[in-house]
Amino acid sequence: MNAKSTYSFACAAFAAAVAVASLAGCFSEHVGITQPSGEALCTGVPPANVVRIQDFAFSPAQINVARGGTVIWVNCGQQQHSSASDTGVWDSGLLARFATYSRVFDTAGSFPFHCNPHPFMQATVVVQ
Ligand SMILES: [Cu+2]
Repeated sequence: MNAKSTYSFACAAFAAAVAVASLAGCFSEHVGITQPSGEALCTGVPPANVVRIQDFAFSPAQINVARGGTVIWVNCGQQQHSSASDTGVWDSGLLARFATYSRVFDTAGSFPFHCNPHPFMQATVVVQ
């Protein structure tokens, strides 16, 4: 490989990285707002890693997840709610009805969270 082809490869790699980054940027803006499965998560028995927001409460009030696991919040209520870590680790922003927010928990520990518009709504993620 000569210097010229190395350069164009580097250029292509950079362009690809920029494309991926801007794609990721697009998706991250929509995370938790337009996932189609929210309504389904509000019916029947929810998966073990799902926290439902309904009746101005998080259900369950404590959710246990293995390290590396994902917790999904879904707003099953009529009002907008959020999931915000008490220590600022995450903040879903406002979730409309049937919107979802998910987060991977890589660190063991206890992570209390609340709803920003309704601070009396409180619950905890426990990562084992
Ligand atoms: Cu709320």
